Amino acid sequence: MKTLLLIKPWAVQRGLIGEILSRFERRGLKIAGLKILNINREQAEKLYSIHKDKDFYDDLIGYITSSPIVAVVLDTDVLEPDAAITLVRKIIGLTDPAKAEMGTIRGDFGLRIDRNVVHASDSTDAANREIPLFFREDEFITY
Ligand code: FUP
Repeated sequence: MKTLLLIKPWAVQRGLIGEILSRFERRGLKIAGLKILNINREQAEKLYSIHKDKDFYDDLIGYITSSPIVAVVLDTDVLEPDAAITLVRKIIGLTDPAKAEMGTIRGDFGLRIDRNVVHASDSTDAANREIPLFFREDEFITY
């Protein structure tokens, strides 16, 4: 299966793209798709539709659309789908960086829950819904 990772605006601004990508590469997860882009409001609203009624929603949309992000599709075929999701979520760490373990991306590079450095799909359904927001099927590379 494939899963989506987003390197969010503050991480791109801080020059952390390579550092974050390397965490997945060195673990052995293959990058099947990769692009830097300005996410538009429609993409942002679809990505975070589940949070529509939350009080942090407007700020969340404002943040993700504030400056470029990097969209990454990880090829996790070597693992069972649920194990792949669990592993990627383990690499990024808990949603609140203040609670995320050291050694995780959020634990090592973040401080604020409302300015998270990464996003990763939290289920196979989420991955299947989120990936087409950023990639066409013919953009994936296998190697
Ligand atoms: P995650 O899947 O770990 O990104 O976490 P959520 O889907 O729960 O949250 C989505 C985004 O909302 C995260 F980037 C963090 C942000 N958020 C807030 O800004 N405030 C909150 O109270 C909870 C989440």
